[in-house]
Amino acid sequence: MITIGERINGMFTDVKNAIKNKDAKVVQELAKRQTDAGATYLDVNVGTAAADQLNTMKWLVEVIQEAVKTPIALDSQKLEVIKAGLEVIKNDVMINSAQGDPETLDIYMELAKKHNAALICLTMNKDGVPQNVDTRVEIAVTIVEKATEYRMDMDKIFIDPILLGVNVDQKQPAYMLEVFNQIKLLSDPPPHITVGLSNFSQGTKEKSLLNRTFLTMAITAGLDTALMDVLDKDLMDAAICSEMVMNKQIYSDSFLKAARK
Ligand code: THG
Repeated sequence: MITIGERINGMFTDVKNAIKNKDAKVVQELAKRQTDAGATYLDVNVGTAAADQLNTMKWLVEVIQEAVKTPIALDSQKLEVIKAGLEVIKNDVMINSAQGDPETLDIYMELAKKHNAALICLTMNKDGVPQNVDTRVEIAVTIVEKATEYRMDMDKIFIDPILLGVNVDQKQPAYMLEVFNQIKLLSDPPPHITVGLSNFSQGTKEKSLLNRTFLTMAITAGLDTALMDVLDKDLMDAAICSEMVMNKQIYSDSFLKAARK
């Protein structure tokens, strides 16, 4: 599966302090560890504490690129912060994320095309974050239509139906599985489906188990990428094993070893 390492995010205290003290080593160490753990992309989010979000994003991208070649996922709700990151990107890149209303999608699809970037699109619009299946799928349809209009390669489109905490509303996990199943049917080939997996267990006491269980169930429903804690080895192994069970990888006695490299 395509994994996006979540750890370079200013919401974590070590990263917040590294930003404040311009301590490149902390960030580079996280970039290397997540790369070694198998991250396909490294998410980069400046968080809310940074005074100058544009220059902080540039600095993070630059120090990460000094350490690893792993593609970066520029994570911000603000277009200017994404654009600042794009100015200094050297390798493949992902934009995380665009909201799913047509006007916003026009801007982000254009930008993604210009930079040959992958693009995460959230199933939310000006009315907010839908909490039901049908509105999420309706917005996913708009995203697929826009991607088609802009002749985007579907392999570059990642739809994120916005995973909420299991402790917020226990009807949501089953809704999400239904949404994944429906998104897979929207086009051939279908877009990728992704979520911020750690949202699921935020503020709970069994984070690793909850994340691992939901990820396994989500993979059976069609999820093929996640923004996640790639440093959680049990979680990574559960992802590999689930994909093998779904026949996306050949079984052998050394299937874990084979997939880890
Ligand atoms: N979708 C997309 N992008 C996203 C999200 C999403 N980016 C941000 C976020 N959601 C995904 N990243 C995280 C990172 C960490 C946590 C949750 C989501 C997290 N942190 C712990 C907590 O808050 O309890 C620990 C924090 C700490 O140790 O300080 O859970 O949904 N496209």
